[in-house]
Amino acid sequence: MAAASQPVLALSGGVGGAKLALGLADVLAPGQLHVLTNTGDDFRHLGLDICPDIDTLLYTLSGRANQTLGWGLEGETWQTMTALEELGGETWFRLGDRDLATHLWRTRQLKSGMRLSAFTAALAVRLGIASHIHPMTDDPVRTMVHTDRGDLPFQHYFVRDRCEPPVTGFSFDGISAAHPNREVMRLLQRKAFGRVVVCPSNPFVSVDPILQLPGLWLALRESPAPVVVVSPIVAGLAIKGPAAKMMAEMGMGVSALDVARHYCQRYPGLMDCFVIDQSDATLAAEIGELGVTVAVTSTVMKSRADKRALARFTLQLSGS
Ligand code: FO1
Repeated sequence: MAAASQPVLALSGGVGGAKLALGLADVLAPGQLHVLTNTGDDFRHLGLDICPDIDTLLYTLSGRANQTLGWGLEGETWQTMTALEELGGETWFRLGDRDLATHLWRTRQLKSGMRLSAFTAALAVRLGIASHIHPMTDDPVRTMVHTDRGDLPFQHYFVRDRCEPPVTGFSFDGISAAHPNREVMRLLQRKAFGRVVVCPSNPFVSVDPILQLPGLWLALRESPAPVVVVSPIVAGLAIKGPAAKMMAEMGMGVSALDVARHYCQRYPGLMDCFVIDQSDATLAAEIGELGVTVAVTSTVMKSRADKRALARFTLQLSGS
């Protein structure tokens, strides 16, 4: 178990990752959780800077998340979208009236020269969040989804086209020139983290953009903190989102084993421990042959108690 005083670093995309981040925030001492968040889904829309995964974390960790939608704010209203529709404006990406304030304020502050990391930290404080939410980079990185209908910016693939176009691969525009989050790199260099938890987020569009930032995964591998990865695939299905569909379309098997293979092949030596759901227990031996410790538990997080239980589980595992 990480020493009680040592901070924990979680890598997360949006909805699925935020659930475990909430569990970790609950069971760690205030301020001990650092979440490094995907920004490959970010885009400019209607002139606004939209950062969906950062906002999902901000809203989830502050208790404001819309539980029904999985994104946006609880108790949201949609007057602006209705008015925009009347004007013949673009409404495929739905921005709630209250959520719009976040995008308006962020756009204004970034335009006046504030870094995304500084803005996010300030917003987290305003929302009463003790954990640290770090954008993976302050530089623009944009996930492109390669499909048989051409290359699509992530939100066009995900929201506008409802993940329908069959996927052939991914790329991350701007990644080779991007610098990983400075504060997280500084903490890694100081060997400050007691543990790294890769949340059950989509490996291809949520975790890969983070790990492929220049120098980041090697810094994680060199850090003494055990790296624990939670499988987003349970019994051959993604708990949320298109991960399983993407794997099938790219000709991969669709199982926790295939997720483990992806991480081991793309980032050799990074992962110490792989957490799978009890329904996948029969895969444990084969995953173990990849050279990682396999841990089996219930990974489906329906209640707050489930989130806390999985968080505690990931914190007490010893590395390989
Ligand atoms: N997801 C949708 O499926 N439809 C939407 O209209 C939509 C709007 C939206 C607005 C703000 C925001 O922060 C997130 C929003 N999302 C929407 C979710 C988001 O696009 C995805 O869940 C993530 O990018 C995937 O992690």
